Amino acid sequence: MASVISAAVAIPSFTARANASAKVSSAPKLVTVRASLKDLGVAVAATAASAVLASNAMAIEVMLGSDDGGLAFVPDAFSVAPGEQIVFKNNAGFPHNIVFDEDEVPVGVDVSKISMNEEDLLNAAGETYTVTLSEKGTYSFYCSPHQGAGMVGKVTVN
Ligand SMILES: [Cu+2]
Repeated sequence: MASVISAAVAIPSFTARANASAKVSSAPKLVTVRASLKDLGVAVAATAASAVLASNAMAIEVMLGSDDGGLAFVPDAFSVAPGEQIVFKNNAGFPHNIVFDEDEVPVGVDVSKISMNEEDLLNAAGETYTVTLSEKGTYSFYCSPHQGAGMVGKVTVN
C-alpha cells in the first residue's frame, strides 16, 4: 500500500515542477522546451512505474560536510515528497549526526523516531543515515557536534 500512495503523491508534484520550468523558459527556446517536456514525460512515466514496483525509487542524498571541509549539510535546504528517502552521507569533517528539532517539525511528529540519538555519530567516510518523512510540512534538523558551528538544515515535505 505504501508504494501506491507514494506514487500517487509523486506524480502531481513532478508535473507541477515541469509546468513551472516551462513557464520560466522564454519563447525563443520553444523547441528546447518541447523537447525537454517530452523527455520529462518519459521520466514521469518511468518514475510512476518504478515507484509502484519499489517505493525506494525516489531518494535524495545530502552530504555531511562540504567538499572543502565546511561543517554543513549540502544541500542545507531541500524538498522531498512524502515517503521519499533522505540519505545523509558522511563526506567531510565528521563525525556528524542528524537530529530533528522537536520545536520545528509538523505537529504530531515524534522526533525520536526520525532522529539519530544525540550521542550516536557517523564516524567513517561514506557512512549513511536514511530517513523517510510522511507528514507534510517543514522540518528543521541539526548535527549535534556542529550545531554551534552552524551545521543546521531544513527539509520541506510536500
Ligand atoms: Cu556535523
